[in-house]
Amino acid sequence: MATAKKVKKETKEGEDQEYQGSHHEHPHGHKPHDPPYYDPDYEHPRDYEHQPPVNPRYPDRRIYGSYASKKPPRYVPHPFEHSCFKPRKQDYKPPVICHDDHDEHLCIRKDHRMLTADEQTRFLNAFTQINALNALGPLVDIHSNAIHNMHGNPRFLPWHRIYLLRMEELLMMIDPTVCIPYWKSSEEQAFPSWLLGFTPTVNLLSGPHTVTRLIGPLGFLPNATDVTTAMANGTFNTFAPSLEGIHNSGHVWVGGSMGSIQFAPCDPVFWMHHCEIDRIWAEWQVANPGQNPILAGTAGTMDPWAETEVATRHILALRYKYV
Ligand SMILES: [Cu+2]
Repeated sequence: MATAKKVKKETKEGEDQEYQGSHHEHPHGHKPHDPPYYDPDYEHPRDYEHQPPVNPRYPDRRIYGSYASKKPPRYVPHPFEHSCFKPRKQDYKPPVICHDDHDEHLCIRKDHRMLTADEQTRFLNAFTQINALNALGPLVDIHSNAIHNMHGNPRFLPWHRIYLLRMEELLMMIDPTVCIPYWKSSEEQAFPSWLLGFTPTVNLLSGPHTVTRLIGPLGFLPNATDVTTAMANGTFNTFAPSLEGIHNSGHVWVGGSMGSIQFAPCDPVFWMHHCEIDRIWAEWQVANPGQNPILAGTAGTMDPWAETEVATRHILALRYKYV
């Protein structure tokens, strides 16, 4: 309740009256008694009728899309600034000149089992830094806003493809060597052990959330056969719901934060899980050329970002690939 009051206080009188009403009832569009993830129903997508939250913490249009604040971002001191050595004046190096060679900037997304200890540390460090800068929370809050209609309908795959990209861009601002690794859960049948001790606390509109997990008892992790069965679908409208169902089971199997749409992206495994779902889709796309979601009108734009569904069809054009 304290959060609801805070949001109201920050909103100017007369602004977003309609939103305020619905906000008080269901702060994130999820009723408490609803199951955490719904079976996708592409014939009857859910209509949430929500407005984007008023949030002064979305400073960067490239990352936060239409949520970006029109006011200049509040200064957030960089944590490194107070803890690093500075070179002497005579030791400063000339600025590095960047050539805009796209291949050089391709993000190579790897199986997390292939990461070196240094790559694991870099991923978790970048995650920790964007969280400390309060840049992760707003990205998580976007996922809890059902107005974007990104679950249980043909927007699911293209929307999350852009969502992953925004996260990767944030991570790369901290450490340009970091790309999101994928968690091939169907093959592993186990949670990535190097993440077990990593349970960050993320500042959300609803208040701080600390990642929890309840691994295993709530559901079954889809296996390789389930993925093969999904891959055998020849049309987008049969393939996508079956892959989304596999994705849902992964969320439920990890449990805790991952079991709720509102909190799932606070857990780094969310990004690695979605990375795997995106990888499976990319593989399916190669095998099924020309099979794309049919999205009419505004449904074809991956709000709050400007990318259209058409822009999500080729991962190389989005400057990443899977190895
Ligand atoms: Cu999602």
